[in-house]
Parts: sequence; structure tokens; C-alpha cells
Amino acid sequence: MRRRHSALLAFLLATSMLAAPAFAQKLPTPEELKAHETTPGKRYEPSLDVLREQEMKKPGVEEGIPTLTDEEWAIANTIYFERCAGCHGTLRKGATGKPLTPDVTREKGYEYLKAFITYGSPAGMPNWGTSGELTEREVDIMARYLLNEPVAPPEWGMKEMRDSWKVLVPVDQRPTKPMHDIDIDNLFSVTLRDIGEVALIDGNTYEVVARIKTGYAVHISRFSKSGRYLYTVGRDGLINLIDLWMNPPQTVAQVKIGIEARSVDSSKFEGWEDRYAIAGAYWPPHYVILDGLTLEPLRIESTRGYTYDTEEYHPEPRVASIVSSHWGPEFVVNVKETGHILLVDYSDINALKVTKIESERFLHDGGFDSTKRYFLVAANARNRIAVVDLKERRLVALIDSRGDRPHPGRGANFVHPKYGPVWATSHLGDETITIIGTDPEGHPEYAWKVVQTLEGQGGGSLFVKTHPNSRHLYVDTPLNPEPEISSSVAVFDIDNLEAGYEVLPIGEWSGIAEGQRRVVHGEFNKQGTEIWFSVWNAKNQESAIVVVDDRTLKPKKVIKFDGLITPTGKFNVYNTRFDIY
Ligand code: DHE
Repeated sequence: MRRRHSALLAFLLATSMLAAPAFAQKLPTPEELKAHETTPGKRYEPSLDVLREQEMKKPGVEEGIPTLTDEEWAIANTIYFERCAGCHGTLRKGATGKPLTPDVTREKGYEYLKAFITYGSPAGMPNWGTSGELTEREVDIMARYLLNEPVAPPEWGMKEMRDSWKVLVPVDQRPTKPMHDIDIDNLFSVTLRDIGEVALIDGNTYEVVARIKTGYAVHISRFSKSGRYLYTVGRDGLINLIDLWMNPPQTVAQVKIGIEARSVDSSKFEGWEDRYAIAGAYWPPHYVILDGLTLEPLRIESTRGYTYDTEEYHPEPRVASIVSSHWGPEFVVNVKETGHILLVDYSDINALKVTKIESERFLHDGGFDSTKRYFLVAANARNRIAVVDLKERRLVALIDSRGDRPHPGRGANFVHPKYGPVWATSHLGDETITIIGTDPEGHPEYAWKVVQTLEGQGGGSLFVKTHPNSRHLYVDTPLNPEPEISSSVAVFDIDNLEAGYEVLPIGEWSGIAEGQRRVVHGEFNKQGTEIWFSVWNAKNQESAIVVVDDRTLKPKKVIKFDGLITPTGKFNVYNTRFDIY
């Protein structure tokens, strides 16, 4: 313990956090140690756990630079891509975190790096050592790793994509009508994260219709405008095209569009329904336009370029959320690190027109307002919401979200009794739920302003949800450190928001006693009468989906089946297809 404290003192002095030399005589107080702890919200950064599996060549020996054995090198790469690259960048050139290139790290030196990794910093670096997440040996390995030259992960271009592309059932061999009588519009595609599958569950009978092998840890499911096709994206960049007309529904095409990916969608503008798909990658930093019916990769566009504000070159701007405009033949592509919202016109992909809208850095997730004319996206590390008008194709507002790290998912649209149509988001870092006016015509005085904030159960929220047929606003908190909060959701009565929230103990309702029981991602059925929540436990523990009756706020059904492992996102065909949320 004493050794740790003296290393911390050296570190605090080196980082000028302690000004008075007299203070250096004392050991840090518990409050000072506490200030270096990092909240769960700040840990919610990309984990590049597919890149961590790539073999990356060890750099050559350099005089005066500590070396690593092959075993240590492999450990360091795994840790770096899993825990560090999200903030410091795949190439160590910086993202939300500082650059860790050798010119920087060698100047700081081994002792400094070791202390920094051990204790973290109030600016957001987690205290990996004192939290027990990294052992002393691992901290030592990481400090030496950072003194060495960074590795460059492989690129993934058209050749690799085409080599990975498979059409399993050609278009002319697919059915011409649905081959079953399932209510396709009320199906839910449920991510079974850690086993690389989605389960299709019938929203009327709660029966599992199919379990389909997909990429690893499917991040989202999106449906074609016709409702026939389901597109999934794995973290490993594998896109599956699933034909819901087949009996049972099955994958008809696949392509791997990159090494780390999170987003996919398909063309929705009138006349272009189901024609194209688009997928965005974290690594390599690019988006790809695909044939909507076969997934043939047609066009790759890099996002490498300059930040919107300081115009510095960024070598790896990740593609975050993508939505498909209903107002024109355009995809809306959000580029995280440079802060550009791209409107990619797909009407002629051989002469691609891209409108580059400057907004804010660190764009992440977002959704439409109720008219679908406006798209609202969180620049989460900047606590702002950018609003784009897809009719006039311009930025209309940048709004301070009034909380720490907005995380809307797609957000929640409802008609507020006083402010008219509004959109809501919760936050990762605190309990704030922010409500923004979205009706410039009917309620111009409230449009693009924060009209109200509510207090939810606490930080660690990922998703809010409601439905046009519901008068409830649901707020999850799966990343909250308190088990009672992470295993329950808060629900507000939209007609009486001031009354505060009611807590739904979803984890308890699931009947599961063991594990962390994180309750995540509410999704309504087609009718808007039920909302489904995942009870997300560890891979070796029992998980469940709890269906809540929206009218009574009581549990209606607990879905469990063999293989219901790590359920996370759930996507109802009808609501996702028409962007109803
Ligand atoms: Fe997500 C949406 C990225 C962690 C479940 N997540 C998104 C989107 C992005 C993203 C860019 C928007 C996609 C779109 O609309 O096109 N998510 C990231 C990350 O970078 C992050 C922080 C860390 C990582 O390495 O992935 C992350 N996400 C998580 C989780 O830990 C969750 C809970 C479980 C998991 O799969 O890892 C999770 N993210 C989701 C879900 C959505 C999502 C369910 C879709 C919400 C919706 O309703 O549309």
C-alpha cells in the first residue's frame, strides 16, 4: 500500500496536480484517491474486442526502450484494444483520450505511465490498477508496451470484402410470398450477444421462430422498408441479410465489411425501398454501400480526414450511427471523431454526392423526431445534441444536453402536455433526462430548446423509450453501479412528469436470483401495448426477457429458453422499419 502511495505522489507531482511541495510530505487522503476513480459512464467507450484477436507484429528492438516477450506482447495487445483503443485510438493517435505515440510516452517515462495506468486521472482515465481491473504485472506490461512503437491493424478493402461475400440463396430462388403465417411486423430480432446469434421471437405468441448465426455480438438489427429483410451487424463487421419470408427465416447473404463495426441500415426513400444497404465501421474507418438484396459491396468511402473545428488530420474517424432518410435518397452517416454528419446521396453511387455538415465531435447515437424530418444525434463526450433538417439538408441546432454524456439510443418522441411534440434522451454520467421541443411549426418558441429536465434513478442509463400509443416514458440504467438500480427501470407518466417516476423491478420479476441482472433496452411491440426488456446476465448465468403491460405496468410474460444467452438489443420489425420510437 505504501509503495502505491509513493508512486501516486510521484505521479501527482509529475502531473502538477499537487502544487505545494509541503503536501508532498503527506500521503494522499481517501478523497484524493476517490477523485481518481472513474464513473461507469466514463468507462463506456468502444472496446475493440475483435481487433484484439488480430495478430499484430511486434516492433523491433530499440536502444533504451524496454522490450516485451512474445507472451507479454500478446497480453498487451489484447488489453490495449479491449480497454484503451476506444479512447486513445487504434493507432494510439488519440480520440476522446490523449495521444499515446512514442514521442509523448517516451518523454513521460516508464514510472509516470505506470502510475497513470494504476491511478487514472480526474480527466477520465480509469484507475485500472487501484480498481483491481489490471494486475500489477499487467500495468507493468502496459507501461512498457506504450514506450514501444504502435502497431497498425490490417486494412480491409474491396478485395477482402468481395472474398468474404457469400450469396447463400440467390434472389431468383427466394420465395415470392411469405412461406408462413407469422405476423412478420410483430417479430422481434433479439441480439444474443456473446454467442453470435439473433433470436427471432413472435411478438404475439412469444415463441422463438428462429435462431440465426450471425457476426459476433450483433450490435443492431435494422429492417428494410418493405419489412421483408433483416440486416444485422456484428462487432466483427459481418453483415447478415435475413429473409423473413422464408420458413423458417434464414440468412440469404453475408459480407464482412471491416474488422470492427457497429452500424447498418437500408435505403428507405420512396422508389428506393430495399435497393441499397449501408454499413459503417470503426476499423478501418469507412462506410460501405451494398446491394440491398445480395449485399454485394459496391462502394467504399473512407472517413479519414480533418476535424470539423480545428481541421487537424484524424487517421481513424469511426462511423457511429447511420439512419436512412425518408425525405430523400440519402443515408445519414455520423462520423465520430471529426464531428461531421454526412448526407450520402445514393441516387447515383458512381457519382456519389456527399453533403458534409459540421456539427460536433464525438457523435454517437441518435434518432428522428416524430415527423422524421429532423435527425437528433448525441455528441456524447461534448454533452450536446446536434439537430439536422433532412428536408433542407442543414444543421438547425446544437443543444447543450444539460447532463453528463447524453445517450439516447434512438430517443423517445411524445406529445408533451405543455410543450407539444418533444424528443427525450437520458445520460450515461448522471440521472438527467432531457426533453427537447421538436415542433418548429406548431410550437416555435420551444423548438430545439431544452423545455424540461427530469431526474431519473441515476447515471448509467443507455436507452429511453415510448410509443405513440403509450403515455409512459421508460428509462433504463444498466450501467449504474447499484445493483438495485441497474436491475430496474424508471417509468414516468407523460401526463404528469413532475410526479416523478415509478420503479419497475424487472430483474426481480424475471425470477432470476443470481448475477448482475442488468436490465437494458426497452422495445415496444407493434401495437404499442407492451414493452420488452432484456435481463442481461453474464454468459454462464441465466438471462431473460421481461414483457411489461404498458397499461398496468405489471409483468405480462417472462421469456426464457435454452440458449437465451446475454440478450441485449431487441428490434421490433414494424417500429424499426418505420422508425417509430
Ligand atoms: Fe452500442 C447502438 C456504439 C456499447 C447496445 N451503439 C449503438 C450505436 C453505436 C454504438 C454507434 C448506433 C448504431 C446505429 O444506430 O446505427 N455501443 C457503441 C460503442 O462504441 C460502445 C460504447 C462500446 C463498444 O465497444 O461497442 C457500445 N452498446 C454497447 C453495449 O455495451 C451494449 C449495451 C451491448 C453490446 O452489444 O455491446 C450496446 N448499442 C446497443 C444497442 C443499440 C446500440 C441495443 C441500438 C439502440 C437502438 O434502439 O437503436
